[in-house]
Amino acid sequence: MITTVSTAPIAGQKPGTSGLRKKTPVFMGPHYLENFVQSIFDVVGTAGKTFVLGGDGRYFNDRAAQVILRMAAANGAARVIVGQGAILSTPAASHLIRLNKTDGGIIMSASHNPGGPTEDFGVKFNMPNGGPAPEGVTEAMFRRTTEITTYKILEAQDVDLGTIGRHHLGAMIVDVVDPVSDYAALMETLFDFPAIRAMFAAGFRMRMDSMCAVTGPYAVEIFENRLGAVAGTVTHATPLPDFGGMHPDPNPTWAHELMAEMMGDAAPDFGAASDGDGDRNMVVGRGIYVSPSDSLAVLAANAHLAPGYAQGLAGIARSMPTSAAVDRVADALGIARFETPTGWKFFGNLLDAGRVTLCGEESFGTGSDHVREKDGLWAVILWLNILAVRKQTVAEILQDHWARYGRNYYSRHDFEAIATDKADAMMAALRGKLASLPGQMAQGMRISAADDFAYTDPVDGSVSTGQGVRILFEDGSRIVLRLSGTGTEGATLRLYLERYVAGPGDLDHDPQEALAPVIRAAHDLAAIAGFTGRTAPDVIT
Ligand code: VG1
Ligand code: CO
Repeated sequence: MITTVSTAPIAGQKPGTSGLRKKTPVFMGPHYLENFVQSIFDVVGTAGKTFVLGGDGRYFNDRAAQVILRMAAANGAARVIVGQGAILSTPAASHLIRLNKTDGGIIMSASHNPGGPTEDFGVKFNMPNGGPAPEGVTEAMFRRTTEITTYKILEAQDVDLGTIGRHHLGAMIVDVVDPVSDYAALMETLFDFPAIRAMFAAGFRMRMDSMCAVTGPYAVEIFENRLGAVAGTVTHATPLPDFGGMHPDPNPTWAHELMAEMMGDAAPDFGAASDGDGDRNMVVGRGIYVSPSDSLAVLAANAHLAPGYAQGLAGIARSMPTSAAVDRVADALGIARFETPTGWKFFGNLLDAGRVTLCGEESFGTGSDHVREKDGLWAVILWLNILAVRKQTVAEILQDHWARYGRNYYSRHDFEAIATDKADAMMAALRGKLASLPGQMAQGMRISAADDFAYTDPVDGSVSTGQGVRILFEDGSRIVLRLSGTGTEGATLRLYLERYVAGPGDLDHDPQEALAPVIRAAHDLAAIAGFTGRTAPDVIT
């Protein structure tokens, strides 16, 4: 029986950089999930359609899945493909949407945010191309949440999502599928599995930290079962509703166990970690951390060594705050490059149009045109493929890279849980003086340009403004400031710092030391301490 429930708009259901993220108790509140899901369905239409559904397994994932299924059935959807246990990594969901030519999908995840009864939950919609809904669509969903008066839901028992196979919910088909197999098969088409297997067989050692989040089953199947890494290579391999208390954000701060092992005497050859929903990756060599921007540049320069990219790359896109290291590779390859706002949704059109093959963000996100999301394990396997072909260490590959292209020293400083009004006042003051900055000196460096980044999509012409303040210096250094669109507590200031050194000398400094004048200039120009009271960041990546 279909019930139409009366409801009223709930304030603040505005999707951010990647979907709607709120504290779990907020999402579990009366009508909260239902209002947002109905708004999605109202915007994209449901009658006769097929969707993919899955999530990263965090607390409330299982119950939210049942609610979404009952609502899909009540709204007339024909079929929903669900990962067993309502589990799908974000890239696997993107792949299933594409593979089955569905009308899109709903992903339940707050990604790298912690999970649990008092932590974060999230929902986002992906389009039939497998990619996150673009701004125009998320705006329409938000508008719908401000007008909603009813939602539809089926009265029915839970679907058995633990059992693979076909189930029925009212008139709707629910196909429960293995979350891993299609994704693992896709990876086999892109990479030289025999070469990587041979490398493991010859004694290559790896540590993969899945951080008690969604990639565990994927990583065990791919690295241990298919590529022959020794059992136990993957740690924290069981997805847990609270991620075992870990903060599944793969960076040196939160993946500290992996970092300690990789910097220790008995370090394996290669280490990697992924985030809550499996779209991010951190890569570490024995004794050397690879910054995400450098990782993107190295992958771009070497992708042709993997069978899936042997034809070369059509072009490369990076988000604006990502370092320009990959631009140098694109220029050397003579291929197009694009600079987009933060968030994977901005890469979708370029990928669909065949104008880029590889994309990346400084926030540990890399991916290609094989899906329409960033893909953590994909990046790790591409690294393995490159290591297997080049037969060098990670450190050697990085040093070679810097020797050839120069080094973009880069770091991101995050200042978390700032009072929103203080952060807004700081950004407003900075925006107010942008026009007067060019020509001024800061820490001995002359400012050449300053603006608030705006992007015109080269494929559909849509314009996105207010995407982050950029301050550029004559010596090529750069400062970027923006407020996070994924946090759920106050405001998070992201300060991005970059300085280029052409070499041959000065390529081996600690990034924080190399960037010291740029960091000081940023604090001076934005008056971070004056507005927020913060003098030091909470997280440095
Ligand atoms: C952050 C990152 C951004 C990334 C987004 C979603 O956004 O900076 O690069 O695309 O998270 O990643 P923000 O607005 O907080 O800076 V995930 O793995 O959380 O889906
Ligand atoms: Co993520």
